[in-house]
Amino acid sequence: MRFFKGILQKVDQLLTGRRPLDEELLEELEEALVQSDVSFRTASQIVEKLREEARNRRISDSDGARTLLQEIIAGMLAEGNAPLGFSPEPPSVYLIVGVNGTGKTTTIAKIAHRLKKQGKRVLLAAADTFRAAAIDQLELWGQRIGVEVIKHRERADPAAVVFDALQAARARKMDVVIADTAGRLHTKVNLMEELKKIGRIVDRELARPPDETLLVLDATTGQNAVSQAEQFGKVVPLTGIVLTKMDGTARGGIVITIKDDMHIPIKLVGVGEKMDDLEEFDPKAFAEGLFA
Ligand SMILES: Nc1nc2c(ncn2[C@@H]2O[C@H](COP(=O)(O)OP(=O)(O)O)[C@@H](O)[C@H]2O)c(=O)[nH]1
Ligand SMILES: [Mg+2]
Repeated sequence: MRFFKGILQKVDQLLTGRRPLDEELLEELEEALVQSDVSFRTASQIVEKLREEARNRRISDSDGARTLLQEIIAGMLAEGNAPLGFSPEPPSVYLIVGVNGTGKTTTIAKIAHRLKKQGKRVLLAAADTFRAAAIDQLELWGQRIGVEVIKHRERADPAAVVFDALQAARARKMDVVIADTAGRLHTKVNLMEELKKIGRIVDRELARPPDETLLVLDATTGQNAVSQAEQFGKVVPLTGIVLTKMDGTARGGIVITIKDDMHIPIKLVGVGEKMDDLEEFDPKAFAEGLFA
């Protein structure tokens, strides 16, 4: 996880060079966490744990604090962590949601590419019908990775696209259907209703909810990502988060906050624009890389 090196740069700087682990350092650490996009609440929780554990284990300098902090963060992130789920009754259905520009379509291509390499039969549903360009973009990715895309015309009912994709997937014995959706402002009620409708179609056709409803969040948007997670979480039950653009941030603290605040597992991490730039989220490696 080379990309994660230094995403808590401010914290790293504080712990570099030996110094005593005293109240002053603890305070500075809390501030550095907040500056790295960890929320106040989570940052003070982390520092409180650090203070307590340091006392218990008689750790008194910044070197020890570094290891301890890594342990604490890894522990927080590991809770409830799980890889992408598959249904015993194919096709498994993944619904990809999130605000415009966060990286949904790119992420779908990356996931499809990864699954295909694992030998799975994947079908994409172009249920972002809002703009013709969005359909074209998914289709282009489909061609590149060699995966078929089910599409309708621009402005067609997204739920109808998903319906068709499910039918096609069954007929062709596909393993996984991944549905793109229109990027919507989480404040737009009617657009959010559309998402619910897609969920209902999956429910009706498969007699179960989507196997994954993944919220795509742009790691560079900081606290705004938390509010997106809250809003989307009210509309559809989210099963996981994909954090994109981790290659472009030195403030990866948002990962910790989202996990701690929302209790939604982070499943995948986007680290670039190419089809291979997707990593499974490994809490321990992540925490170790934070200030390696
Ligand atoms: N650097 C970087 N760019 C990304 C990543 N994921 C997506 N992007 C870029 O973000 C932009 C928006 O992506 P797109 O998939 O179209 O977002 P959508 O509107 O949510 O479907 C594109 O230029 C992508 O190449 C990532 O992990 N890292
Ligand atoms: Mg898109």
